[in-house]
Amino acid sequence: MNKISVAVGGVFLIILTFWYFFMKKEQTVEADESIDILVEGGYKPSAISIPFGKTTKINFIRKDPSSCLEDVILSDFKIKKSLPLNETTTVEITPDKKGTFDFVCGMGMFHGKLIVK
Ligand SMILES: [Cu+2]
Repeated sequence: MNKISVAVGGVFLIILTFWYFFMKKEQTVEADESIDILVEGGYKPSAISIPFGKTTKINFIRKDPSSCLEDVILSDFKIKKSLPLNETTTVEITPDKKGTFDFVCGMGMFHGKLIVK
C-alpha cells in the first residue's frame, strides 16, 4: 500500500514538474505599449516580452497583502518600486539592451522574466 502511494506520488510529481515548465513557457505574454501584471502569490503573467527601444508601461496590480511582494526590483534597469496594496503601479521601461532580464520581489523570492526582443 505504501509502495503504491509512493509510486503514485512520484509519478504525480513528475507530471507536475513537466506541467510547471510547460506552463512557464506558455505564460510569456507579449506587451503592446502596456501590460498588466497581477501581483498575487507571484507575478501573473510571470514572463512578458517587450519591444527593444520602445517605451512599455508595465502596470503592477498588487492584490497580495504579503509584505514580501511590496517591492518590485528590475535590477538590470535600476528600477525599484514599492507597490501599494490594491493599487496599480506603473513602471515605464525603455530597454536599450536585448535579452532576458529578471524582476524580483523585495526579498528575491518571487521571480518574473522580462524578455526584450
Ligand atoms: Cu519576497
